[in-house]
Amino acid sequence: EFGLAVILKLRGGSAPAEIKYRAIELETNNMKIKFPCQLFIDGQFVDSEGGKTFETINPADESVICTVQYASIKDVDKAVKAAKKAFEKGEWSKISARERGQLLFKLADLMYQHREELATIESIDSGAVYTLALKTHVGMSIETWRYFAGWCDKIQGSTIPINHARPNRNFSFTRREPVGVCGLITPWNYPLMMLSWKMAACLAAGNTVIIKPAQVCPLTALKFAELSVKAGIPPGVINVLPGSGTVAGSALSSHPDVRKLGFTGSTDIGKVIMKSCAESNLKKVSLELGGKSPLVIFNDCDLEKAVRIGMQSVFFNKGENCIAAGRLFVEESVYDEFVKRVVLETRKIAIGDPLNRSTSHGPQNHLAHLKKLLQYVEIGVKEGAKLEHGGKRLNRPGYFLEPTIFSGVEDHMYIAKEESFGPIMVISKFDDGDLDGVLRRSNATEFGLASGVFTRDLSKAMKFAERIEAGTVFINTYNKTDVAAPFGGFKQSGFGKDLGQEALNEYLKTKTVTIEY
Ligand code: TAP
Repeated sequence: EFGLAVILKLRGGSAPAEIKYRAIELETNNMKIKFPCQLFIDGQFVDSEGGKTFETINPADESVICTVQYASIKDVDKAVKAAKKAFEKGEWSKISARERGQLLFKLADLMYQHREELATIESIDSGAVYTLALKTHVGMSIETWRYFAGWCDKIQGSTIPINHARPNRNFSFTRREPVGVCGLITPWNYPLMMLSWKMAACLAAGNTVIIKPAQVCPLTALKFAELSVKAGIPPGVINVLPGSGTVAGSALSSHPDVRKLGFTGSTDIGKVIMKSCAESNLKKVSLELGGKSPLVIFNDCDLEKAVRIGMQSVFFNKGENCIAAGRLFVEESVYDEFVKRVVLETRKIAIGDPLNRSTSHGPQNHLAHLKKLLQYVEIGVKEGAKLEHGGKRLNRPGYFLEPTIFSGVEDHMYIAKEESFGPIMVISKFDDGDLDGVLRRSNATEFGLASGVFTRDLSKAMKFAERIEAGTVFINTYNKTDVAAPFGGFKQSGFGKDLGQEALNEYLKTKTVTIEY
């Protein structure tokens, strides 16, 4: 029961469709959770061609949560065919923009009804602290769907007064059209939120989609697929293919029938993807990549707030945050005080079971990532930065790393230049009053995702905002991302925006129609 039938039902307010699938059922976090473990293609949960599977691990205790089907190249082909059919001939192509919006609102409502289950699944799969998963990973995902659902019937072209072909007259107008079948490839740090940021804009614009979530965290994407059926999204509109980047991801980015690829992940893989998009069929591409975002703290700021927000700028979501402040520059006259206070406060962070409501710092996402972070710390120590706090793996099951603070970091050091993507604060000093110097050092990176500044001097803050080479600037705050504000990087942090009205452009094409009369 799909499409128009469901819309009619929605209008009448009765219950939408259920879907049968091979379910994983668990009791955890004082609730029962249930989710699929197969591929989702053309509205059905199916095993992969060849039957290959992989295990997904709970990073809090290193246990296997379940095995998940692993998409093959043939599965990608099947999903693209389904998405193409849905785009060209399915109900999705026939319903009005407003009805499309209603379906997306319905989906958001279902996500809201299942928010605790989704947050629990996200927490056990990614190590996100449950309270944060509920508020951010899931909460912001729901807001994103609502925001873009509202855009569906507001996507419009323009009328343009072009020159006439005398004696006749001419008139031009533009149509904003969906690009067609889109591929999305997402990382593991906010699995459901990365899906939502891209897919909500993509579907609001009227496209159909295939997503390959990060292999290490595929579960909320599959639960989401189940909810999309319940919401009445027609078959083929959404397809979810858990699996690896090298097989399913690369098949998606090189597929001749995919017209747009939206990617969030590392700069290295972003380059591989852009090349494959170009060589296959010159598909449209947007890239949200790595960052090494500077946070500058001037001596005239509210220091207590700078300490509190400075910690969040690094330790939020255990540092697995693309806009995390990769480097803190602190003005000389408050430097010692800042370091002292930040170390004192960091010692108090409650590390532990992410499902425990009093925990604020959970395990790193997966073992390979934890190992990379431990190496990062080792390099920092070897290069002579001062390890003020942390740096060690916790002596307990799970991939726990102590929140870590380095001070005295100099520009030439590896940890001053490379992104850690973990809970590692990197603090450097700058000379009193040297705005130009700290701007030069802040911009001396190929990344340009985010930035921040703490000062009570408005003109200093505005000069910083003007001259910093970053897609986002926070003044006296940090991590303040909102669904209505465009988000994305400069330089090798990528191009193309998620969120806000601008995100729709990534999933639309403009057609100019000219009439002579
Ligand atoms: P990546 O290794 O780049 O992986 C991202 C996604 O790409 C995963 O789904 C991955 O699949 C897939 N992939 C890998 N190789 C591929 C290939 N050859 N072709 C197609 N797809 C491929 O990044 P990550 O380790 O998951 O995430 C960390 C990075 O993401 C950091 O650098 C971080 O800054 C960045 N990030 C950026 C943002 C924004 S908004 N700018 C947000 C979050 C994260 P597998 O699952 O098999 O690895």
